[in-house]
Amino acid sequence: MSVFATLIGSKIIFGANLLEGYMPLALEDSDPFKIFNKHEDMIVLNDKPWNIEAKAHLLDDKITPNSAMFVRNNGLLPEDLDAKKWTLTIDGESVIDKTTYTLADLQSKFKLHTYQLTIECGGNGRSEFNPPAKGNQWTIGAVHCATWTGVRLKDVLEDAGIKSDAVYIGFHATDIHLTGNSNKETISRGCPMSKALQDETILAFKMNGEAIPLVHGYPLRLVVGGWPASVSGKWVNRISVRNRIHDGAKMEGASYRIPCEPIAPGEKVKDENMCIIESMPVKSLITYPKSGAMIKKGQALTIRGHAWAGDLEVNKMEYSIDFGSTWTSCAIEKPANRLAWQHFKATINFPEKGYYEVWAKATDALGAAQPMIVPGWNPKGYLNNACHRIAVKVN
Ligand SMILES: Nc1nc2c(c(=O)[nH]1)N[C@H]1C(S)=C(S)[C@@H](COP(=O)(O)O)O[C@H]1N2
Ligand SMILES: [Mo]
Repeated sequence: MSVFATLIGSKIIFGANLLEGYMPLALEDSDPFKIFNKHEDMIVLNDKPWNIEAKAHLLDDKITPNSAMFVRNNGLLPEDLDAKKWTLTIDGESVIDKTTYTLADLQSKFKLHTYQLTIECGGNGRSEFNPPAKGNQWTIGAVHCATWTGVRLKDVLEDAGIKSDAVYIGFHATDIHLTGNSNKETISRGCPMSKALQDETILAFKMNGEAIPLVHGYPLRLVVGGWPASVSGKWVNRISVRNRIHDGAKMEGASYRIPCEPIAPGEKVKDENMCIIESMPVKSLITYPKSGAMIKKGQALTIRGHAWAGDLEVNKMEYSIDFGSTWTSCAIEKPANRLAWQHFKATINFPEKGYYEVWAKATDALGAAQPMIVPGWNPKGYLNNACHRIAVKVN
C-alpha cells in the first residue's frame, strides 16, 4: 500500500484496511503524466516497470525540467519510503570502516556541490538497430541533463576509508524486483574507482533545486554523468567498495555490455567477449524546431540543440542540409561544468523551395564524430549515436 502513499504524497489514514488490488481514487486514472508530472507529449513505452521517453522538442531547455526527463525503471518503485529514516551504508571488501550515514549526516558532514550532469540510457536509440534488439524501444529521448545537488561520493568514501586494493564501487537500492522477491535486486551496477572518485560523481538529494522526484530516485541518488545512466543508481541505500569488478544484478552477461570487437549484425557473442560500457559516445540532438517545420522561402531558420560526449567535451558541431555531403559549423557553447551537455545553434538559409532534412553532427575532443547511420550492431542494442535529423519544408 505504501507506494500509493508515496505517490499521493500523503499518508493514507486507515490505509491498512485497503483491500489488496484496490486503487485509491486519487490514483484511479493512474495517469503517469499526472502521477510523475510529465509532459503530455512524453511516450510511455511500458508501465510495469515504468519506462517513459521524451521527444526531441521537449528537451529544448538548457537544463532539463522534470516534465521532460525520461524514466527508466528495471523494477517497481520502492515501498515504505521514509526519508527521515533513510540511511546510506558504505561497505564492501575494500572499505576500512563500514559506515552508515543518515541523510542529515551526509548533509552536515560533507560539502554540498551542484552540477549539471548528462545522463543517457545505454539503450537510447535501440529502436533503430536491425536485426532488432530486445528491450525498451527507445528512439532518441532517453537522455537528460538536470542540475543535481549533493555530496561527492569521493568525500564519503574517504570518510569511511578505502583500502588500497579497491577497484570498483557498486550501488544497492530499494526498488522492488518485478517478481516481488525481496532477495533479488532489480539492478546493482557500478564503476571503477577512477570514475567513482571524480569530483562530479555525487550522491544527490536534490534535482533542479528541489527534492528529487520519487521516480528519479528520491531521497538519494548516485549520479555518474557521462556514463550509461544505469550506473546512476536511484533510491540508493548502500555502496559497496569492491576489490574486484562489481558483480551485482545487470553487471554481467550481456547487460550494459557490447562486443569487445565489432561483429556482424545478428552474430552471437560469448559472454566472455562482451565488454562493460564505460564513457558514452559523442552525440547530439536538435531540439528546435520540431521535425516537420514549415518555413517560407527566403526565411532563415535558426536551429538549436545540445551535444555531449561522455567523459569528454564536444569540440565541434556541424549541420548538413544535403544528406551529409557538406557540413557547416554551428556555434557551440562550453559546458556549464564537466559532464554537462553543451548547447549549439546555427542559422540556416535554404537555397530553394522544397523538402530538406537537417542533420546534426558532433565531434568530441579526441576527434571522434557521430556516424550518419546506425553504428556497430550489438546484441542488446546499445550506443546508437547516429546523427539526429529533422525534416524541414520550405514553401
Ligand atoms: N535503483 C535503480 N536505479 C536505476 C534504475 C533502476 O531500475 N533502479 N535504472 C537505471 C537505468 S537503466 C537508467 S537509464 C536510469 C534512468 O534514470 P531516470 O529514470 O531518472 O531517467 O536509472 C538507472 N538507475
Ligand atoms: Mo538504462
